[in-house]
Amino acid sequence: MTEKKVSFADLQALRKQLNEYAYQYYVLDQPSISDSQYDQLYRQLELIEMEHPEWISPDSPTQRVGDQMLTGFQKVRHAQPLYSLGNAFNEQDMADFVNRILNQVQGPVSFICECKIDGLSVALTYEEGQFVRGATRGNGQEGEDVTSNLRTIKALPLRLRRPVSVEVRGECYMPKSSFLALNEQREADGLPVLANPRNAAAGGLRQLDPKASAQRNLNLFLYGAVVSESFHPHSQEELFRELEAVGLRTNPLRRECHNLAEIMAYIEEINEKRHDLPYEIDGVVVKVNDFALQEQLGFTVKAPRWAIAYKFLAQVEETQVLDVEWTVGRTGVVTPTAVMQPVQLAGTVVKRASLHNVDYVKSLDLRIGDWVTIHKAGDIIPEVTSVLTERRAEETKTLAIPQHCPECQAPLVQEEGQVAIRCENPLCPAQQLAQISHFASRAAMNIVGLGPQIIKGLLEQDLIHNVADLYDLTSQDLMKVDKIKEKSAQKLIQAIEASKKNPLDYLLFGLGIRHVGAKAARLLAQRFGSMEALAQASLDEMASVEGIGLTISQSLRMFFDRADSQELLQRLAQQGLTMTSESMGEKIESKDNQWYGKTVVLTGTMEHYTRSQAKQILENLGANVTGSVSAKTDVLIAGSEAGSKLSKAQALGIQIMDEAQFLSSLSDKTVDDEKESERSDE
Ligand code: 0OW
Repeated sequence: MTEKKVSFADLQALRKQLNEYAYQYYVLDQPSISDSQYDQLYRQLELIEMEHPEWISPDSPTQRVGDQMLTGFQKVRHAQPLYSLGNAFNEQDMADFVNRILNQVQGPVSFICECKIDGLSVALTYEEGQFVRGATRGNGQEGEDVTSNLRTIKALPLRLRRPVSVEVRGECYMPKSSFLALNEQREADGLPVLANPRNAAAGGLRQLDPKASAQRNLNLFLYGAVVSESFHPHSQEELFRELEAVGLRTNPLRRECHNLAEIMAYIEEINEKRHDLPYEIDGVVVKVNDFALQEQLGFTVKAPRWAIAYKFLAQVEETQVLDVEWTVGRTGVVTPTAVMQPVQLAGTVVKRASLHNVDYVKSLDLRIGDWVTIHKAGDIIPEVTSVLTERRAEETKTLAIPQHCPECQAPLVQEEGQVAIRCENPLCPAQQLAQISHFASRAAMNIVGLGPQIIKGLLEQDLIHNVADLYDLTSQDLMKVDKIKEKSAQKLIQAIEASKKNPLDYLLFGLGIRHVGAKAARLLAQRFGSMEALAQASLDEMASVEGIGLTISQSLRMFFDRADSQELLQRLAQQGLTMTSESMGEKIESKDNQWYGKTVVLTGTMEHYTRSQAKQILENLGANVTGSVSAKTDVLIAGSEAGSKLSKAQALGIQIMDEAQFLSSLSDKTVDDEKESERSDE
């Protein structure tokens, strides 16, 4: 088939389609295709842009994460100051605010109440619809240019849906889930954890490397603008509608209120539901809705007279520390946890709070028996924030920092420059328990029924020492564990056996190699195709995979170089676990898409893709593309002017698709996408 070149119009159409999908997914939170279909189309765009770099435009989704490291941030003077807000802490303060407004304004006043997102304010400048600059609030008059980092936020349109020139304002924040994942990763890397999502977001925007900023997974809501002739709403509510009309993301929980009672009802409601929101808020912002009235009311030096922030008290409680426990995690890091008098905090009863690491304990000079204040960092993890030394009883003694592993007594090691102390004994029962539990967990090998209790029992009876021993277990072995009867023993054996069919990336993630999360495991399995190929890959080959950095590569290299790892992998291979990705078998087929494992032949001329592009797309989807039609062929994709292959396929009764059907197969939703997206993707 003569290869028809992709036209510039094709590229524009594909880029427009991808931007539209991204808008639905990231701005409207209403995805219309699955992640894997989006990834497919994205990869096609990358392929075409690789062939035609002259066609790349700044608003292409491939241009979000630049590869230029910054040396610093330029100062930016704001066209209009970014004001702060006066605070109200109770209903009386809010009544004073409302009455002040009503006394100055004739007639009825309506207010807009919004969640006060606990992030950092940013100003985004668009010129004729194109995103040209983004800056932090700074001191309100002058901020820092963080354009390259803001570009990495997928909810930030690089081009508006209308070519308006406007400067908009909003709050950049880190979702709670990303904050948790980031701190888990930092803890595993022996780095100090971040105190709350706001600090994490501020740090994320101030990264000199946009790639690092992109990994912070920031998001944003817009709530303001400097009006211009092409963008001039007359009220706050109209402003929100205009922001949405041009494709900007706004917070949907806002409400128009007409008096104090309605305002307080909204505040009460938000205070109830805020712990379940995917982002942290520290209050409610109440604004006079009408812009003419805002104009009339004006500003003080720092803040508008027509707005106020009602602050939710970051719930801080006092309680007494009864004990400090040191627990050994999967990676051997020994973490201090305070055991306290139970206390009600932000909607839950809290008995334990994280003390993060040894340095943090030392910085607090915490002692058993101390009274402390605790609060929920990011509304999630209770954290000891300070020691009330004035309430310290004389007899408390400085906390003993363990020198030996609380589980196996091996000496603890604190790596140079790291805050974490860790047990390095690979046979430490606590680590074995954590590692085997991780291996069997749902997000990894998903061995149904094999939970930490049973694994603990097997370890205590010396029936297993590592994950390979699981595959040598018999029902009799399992019945030696407390409360396991014959029927459940057999079910467990079947579940263990079934896990051998898991795809390579589930196994790779299950091995619990430091820094190798579910996402990294999938990228590596796809790229290297087998455990053996990965084990033999050089540092550079691993680090060349998009999304796999040097840290992960070094950790993998160290793992594969260890004799006990090689022996373990050999045993697992002998026991029949899947070690290659092409043999991911039927289990994967429905997971990703209809092309997986199919044998496909291409013939004729296609409008949208050259033969090599179509082949690449199909192979990325796991199909096997061959040059000739045979009884083994599952599908023939026939463009125009298809020749003998088409007639042979017709003769053999092979399924035939034209280009339109092929294209729609790429954007069809497959039933299992939900299951795929459920897996912890780190
Ligand atoms: N954090 C917020 C938020 C909001 C501005 C407009 C003029 C003065 C305040 O969600 N929803 N609306 C405003 O309106 N400001 C907000 O945050 C401010 C920015 C700086 C200090 C507060 O965090």
